[in-house]
Amino acid sequence: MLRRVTPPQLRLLSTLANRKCGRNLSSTAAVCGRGRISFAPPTQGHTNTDRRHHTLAWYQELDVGAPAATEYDVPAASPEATGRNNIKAAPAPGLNLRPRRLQQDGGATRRIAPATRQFSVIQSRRAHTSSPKMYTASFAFFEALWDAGVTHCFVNLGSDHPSIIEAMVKGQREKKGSFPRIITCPNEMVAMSMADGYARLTGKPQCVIVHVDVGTQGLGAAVHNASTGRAPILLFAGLSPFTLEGEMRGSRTEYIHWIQDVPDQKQIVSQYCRYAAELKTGVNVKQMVNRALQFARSDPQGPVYLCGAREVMEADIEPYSVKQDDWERVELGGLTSKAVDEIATALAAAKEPLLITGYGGRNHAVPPALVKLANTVKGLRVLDTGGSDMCFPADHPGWLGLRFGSEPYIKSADVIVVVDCDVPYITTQCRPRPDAKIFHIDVDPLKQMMPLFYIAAQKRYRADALTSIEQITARLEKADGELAAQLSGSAREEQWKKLQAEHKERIDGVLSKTKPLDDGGFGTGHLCSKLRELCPEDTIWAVEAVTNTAFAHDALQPTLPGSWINCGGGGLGWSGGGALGIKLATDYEAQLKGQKGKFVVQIVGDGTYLFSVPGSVYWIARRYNIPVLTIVLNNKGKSKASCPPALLEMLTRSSGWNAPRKSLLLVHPDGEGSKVSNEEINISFQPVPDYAGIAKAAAGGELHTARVDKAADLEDVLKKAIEVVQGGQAAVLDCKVALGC
Ligand SMILES: Cc1ncc(C[n+]2csc(CCOP(=O)(O)OP(=O)(O)O)c2C)c(N)n1
Ligand SMILES: [Mg+2]
Repeated sequence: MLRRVTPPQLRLLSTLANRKCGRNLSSTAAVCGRGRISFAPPTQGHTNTDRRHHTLAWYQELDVGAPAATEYDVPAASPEATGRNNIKAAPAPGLNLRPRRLQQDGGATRRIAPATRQFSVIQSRRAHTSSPKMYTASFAFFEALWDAGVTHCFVNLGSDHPSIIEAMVKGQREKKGSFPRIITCPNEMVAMSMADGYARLTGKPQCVIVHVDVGTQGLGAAVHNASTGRAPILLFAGLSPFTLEGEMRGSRTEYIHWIQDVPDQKQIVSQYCRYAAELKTGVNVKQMVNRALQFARSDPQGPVYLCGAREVMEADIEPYSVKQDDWERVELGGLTSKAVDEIATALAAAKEPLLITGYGGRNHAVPPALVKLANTVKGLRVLDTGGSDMCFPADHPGWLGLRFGSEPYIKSADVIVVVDCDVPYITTQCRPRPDAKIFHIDVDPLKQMMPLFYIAAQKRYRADALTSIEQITARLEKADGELAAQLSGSAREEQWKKLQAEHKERIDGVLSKTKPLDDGGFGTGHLCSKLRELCPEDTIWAVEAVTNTAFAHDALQPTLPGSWINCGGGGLGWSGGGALGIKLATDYEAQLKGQKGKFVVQIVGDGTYLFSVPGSVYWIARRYNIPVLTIVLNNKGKSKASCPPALLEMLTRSSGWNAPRKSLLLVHPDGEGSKVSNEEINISFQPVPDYAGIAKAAAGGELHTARVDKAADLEDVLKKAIEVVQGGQAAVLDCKVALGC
C-alpha cells in the first residue's frame, strides 16, 4: 500500500537523488508529490539514456531492487541512511524504497523476470548493490597503501571515484588509525607537489588520487618535478567505465564518461614514470599497488601511475592481504674492490681533488659520510649542484656551496668524483681540464630518461652513493705504504690550511654581500641572512628561488641534512605544495615520536609563486592547519649587479621573471632584446599583483601578510611573521629584493 510522505521527506529523497547523480533531478523529484516516487518522462535536456542512468544511480544509492513499476512506497526510517548523508529530517523518512510490485507481493524481495533488456541490466546490478559488508577493490587498494606504509592520500576526486569515496568513508569509520589520512587538494599539481615534499623529506612515498584523463593532465609539471627530482609517489586515477548499459556496477551513468574516455590514459604521464599500468581486475589490486611502490622506491626513485576503471574498482572481492616483506625495494650494491682501489688511489694522489654531487643528501646519512671522506682526504672540495638536497655542510672547509654547473674549481681540479648528479658542469660555461681523471658514481649513470647525456668520465659505476663513499673512506683509512704517506705529511697539512683559509674567505665574502644596500633596500642574500638569524636553527628551507637560488644558499649556509630541499626539476610551482608536504611530513613524523615538527620556510620567486597555484595552496594550509612561512622574492628592485645604467633603469621599473632575460643574454648578449625593457621582452609583471593578498583571500582571511622593501623594517616584519607561523597560522611576506645580490 502506498503511503504518503511529508514535504521534508520528499525534499530529502530528491536531495539524495540529486547528490548521488551529480545533476539536478528536480524534474524527477517534482513528480514525487502525494507520497509517490515516480520518474518523469524524459524532459528537455535529459535524454532517455541520461534519465535511465540517473534512475539507476538512485536505485543504487537507495539500495532498492529492480524497478518493476514507477511508483514506490516510502517505508519506515533508516537511521543508517539518514546518518550517512548527514541530513536531519523529523520524523526521519525511510530510504529503503521497495518497488510497488514487490511490496504488493507480500514484501518479499524476490526477483521479477526481466521483461526488457533494461530490466536485465538492472537485475544484474541488483546483485552488486552496496552493503556495509561490502569489500571492494577500492577498499583493498587503500588497505594495500596503508600496509605498505603510505599514510596520506592527496585527492582531487571525480566521477571515476564512487567506489573510492565509498571505501574512504568505510575506512575512515572502520579502520581509524590504520587508514590513510585524506587531504583534499583543489588542484592536482598542488596535490602532487605535497606528496613530493613529503617524500623528499622522509623518503616515504605517499599517494595522489586524481580524476581520469583531465585530472591526470592537471598534474602538469609536478610529474616532471617528481621524475627528475627522484621523488617516490604513487599516482592513481580512475578510467572511464568500459560498459555502458549497466552490465556491471560502475557502468556509465554520466555524459562525461563518454568524452573523458581516451585511447591510452597512462600515456599522458608514463614517460615520466618508473612504472605505469592499468588495474585490469580487482582481485590482485594489492599486488599491483605493491609492485608500483616497489618501482617508486627502488633507485632511481620516482613517480608511478596506476589507473583502474570504475567497474574494476567497484568489484566485490574476497578480503585478503599480502606478505609485506615480499615487496621491499630493490637494493643497490656498492663499488667493486677494484673500483674502490682506483678511486681511492686517484683521490690520495690528487693535488686538487673535487667531489660534485646533486642528490647525495637525499639520504641523510650521506652528508656526514662525505664529511668523513673530506676529513680523510684533506684538501677535498665538495660542490653541490642543486640536484635538490643539502649534500654537504657549509661549515666544513671543503664547502663550495651550491652552483648550477659552473664554478672555478671545476676547471682546475685534477681528480673529480661525480656522485649522484645530473649536471656536474655545463661544458659551454665551464669545462674540466683535459687531463682531469673523472669517476662517475650514480644510481643511474646512463641517465636513461635523458636522450642526450654524457660526461667524459674515465669510469662510471651504477652504485649506491652512501655505500660507495663509505667504501672509499674505509679504503683510505686503512691505507698503508705510499697511499698512507700521500694522505698525511706536510704537503697535506698545507693543503688543509689552504682550504681553511679559503673557506673563511668565502664566508667573509658572503657576509659582505649580504649587507643592506646604500638606498636602504636589500637583496635576497641579506634577506636570507636575517632569516637564518631569526628562524629556528633546524628550520627546513623549501626553495624555488630561480635566479636567486645561489644567493639564498650562500646566506642560509645549511649544515643539517634534510634542511635544504629545492625543487627537483624545472617545472615552476613546486614549492607551494612542496612546502606544505614538507611541513605535514615533519609534523606527522614528529608526532609519532611525541615530538613537534620543524619550522618550514618556503622561499619562492614572484613569478614562480604565481605558478604554484596559491589559490589552492593557502586554502589547504588553512583547512588542514599547515602553517608555513612563505617568502616571495619580488624582484622589482634595484640591481647591484654591474649592468649599463640604461638597462639598470629599465630593470628598476620592471618586475617579474629574471630568468628568461638571463637565458636570452647567454645566447644573444648583444641582441635587440639585451637593450630593451622587461615589458618589451614580455617578462614583466606590471602592474605588480598583490602576492600576499592572493594567499589571504584563499585562506578566507586567516593568514598573516606583510610587504617589506626596507632593510630597516625587515627584522620586525620577519619576527612577527615567524611568531604567527609558530602560533599555527600561515604567513606570506612580499619582499622586494634587489637583483644580483
Ligand atoms: C612550468 C614552467 N613554465 C615556464 C618555465 C620557464 N621559466 C623558467 S624561470 C621563469 C621565470 C621565473 O620567475 P621568478 O620566479 O620571478 O624568478 P626570477 O627569474 O625573477 O628569479 C620561467 C617562466 C618553467 N621553468 N616552468
Ligand atoms: Mg622574479
